[in-house]
Amino acid sequence: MTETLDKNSVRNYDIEELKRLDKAHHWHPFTDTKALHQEGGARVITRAEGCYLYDGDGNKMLDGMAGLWCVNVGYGRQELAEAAYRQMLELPYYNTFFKTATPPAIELSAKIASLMGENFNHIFYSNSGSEANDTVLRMVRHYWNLKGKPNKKTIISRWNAYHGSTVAGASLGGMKAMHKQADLPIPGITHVMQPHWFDNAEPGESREDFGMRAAHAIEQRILELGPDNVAAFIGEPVQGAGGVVIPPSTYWPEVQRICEKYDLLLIADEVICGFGRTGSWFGHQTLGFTPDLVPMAKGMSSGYLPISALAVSDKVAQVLFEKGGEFYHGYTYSGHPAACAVALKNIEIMEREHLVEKVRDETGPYLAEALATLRDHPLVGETRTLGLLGAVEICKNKETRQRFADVGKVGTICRDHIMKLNAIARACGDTMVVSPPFIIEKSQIDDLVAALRAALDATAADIERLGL
Ligand code: PXG
Repeated sequence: MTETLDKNSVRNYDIEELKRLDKAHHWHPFTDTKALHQEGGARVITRAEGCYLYDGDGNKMLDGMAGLWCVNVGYGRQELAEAAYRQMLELPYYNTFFKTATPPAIELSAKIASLMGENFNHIFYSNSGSEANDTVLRMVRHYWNLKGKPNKKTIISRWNAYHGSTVAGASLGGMKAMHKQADLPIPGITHVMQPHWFDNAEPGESREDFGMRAAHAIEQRILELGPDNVAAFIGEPVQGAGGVVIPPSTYWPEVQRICEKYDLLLIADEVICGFGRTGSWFGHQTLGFTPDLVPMAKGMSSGYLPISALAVSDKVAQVLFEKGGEFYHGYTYSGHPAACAVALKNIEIMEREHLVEKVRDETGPYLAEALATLRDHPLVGETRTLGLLGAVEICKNKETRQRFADVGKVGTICRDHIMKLNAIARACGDTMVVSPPFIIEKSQIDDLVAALRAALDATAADIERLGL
């Protein structure tokens, strides 16, 4: 490594000029551009280390979200930079079309298959979670055509699910605001209730009973459509962007039973849950079910380079291999060698440092306890965690779980307060969520929860002042 590649050589930026250029030319995703400019423009993040981000205005922030649920091994890992550097010098790019392969793509496939258990032996690459879910849609349709059941086409998903931002991803997802802007979903995708006890349970309904009812909403939809017309069910083991919705323990086993009964493929979207976030390598392992297709991304490379994949069970792969001929699908960068090399090194780090076990046995339980201390706050209706995924429900009435009017407003106020305190948490509606790097220390979890409490206090004062 040359001196200029040393991660400690911090560059000096002209932040005001960058902010001006950002405003002039950079169109941000999921952003109200007019509002951003009225509020003074973007915060420019210039470097990061461990669990901390640094911005151009001199602030140091505790990243309670691991970027966007992805920087699982933390920032500043020289080994990952070196893995990319070495691979880029040796072979920066070659494709995996036309009967070719590269060593990192082969080795990563074998590694992921070994982490997934015996049913999964085939890995198809893409560059983002959205693309992995586009692959899901194409593969599911192809599968049922090859099985001689061309009417089995509809995929059942859930309201508030997030499966990406492409046409297939946003259609599979259940975000109504996204649907509205692009006349989605496309035909052949339908949504049922999410297993969100806090918002959707009847008064007095136990979590277990509610979990069964949420699963039976899928069965009911299958019967309405006719089982011969339904191809698959897709769900995140724990919904992330929908507000860290952890289903009751009864839910997934019943969903699996229903999928088997009506001959549906079961798809576990592990883009967030995969690679240790729930305390096992994959969320379906934690929650005790066996899917047929598993899209994954984010934690696969800890976000150091873009890469995603679809793990395909032997049941599905056999049909496509035996009867399918050429699958007319793939991306220029499927199995990109540098991204695969980084993903391999990332998995090596997680194994060497026992990060998955640490989430399961140390940091996960500690986060659960620390968030639970917020339950005495007048705004907090519930806290819940699984591994290093955590949620804090803000509500108007703790007993009845009644929300504030205009859901999302109070959450945004709270999110803005915690940012001012130099800690980062997400607001999903009025649910505050956290998803920190796996290397977070107990004292840093304490700092994050202290910032959440201070932000909740400031939010309570705003609610009073604004009469919400
Ligand atoms: N599936 C799941 C479960 C996701 O969480 C995607 C697919 C799409 O991945 P790509 O790589 O195409 O973005 C995601 C992404 C948020 C947020 O603010 C969540 C995601 C992405 C961006 C923002 O919660 N999840």
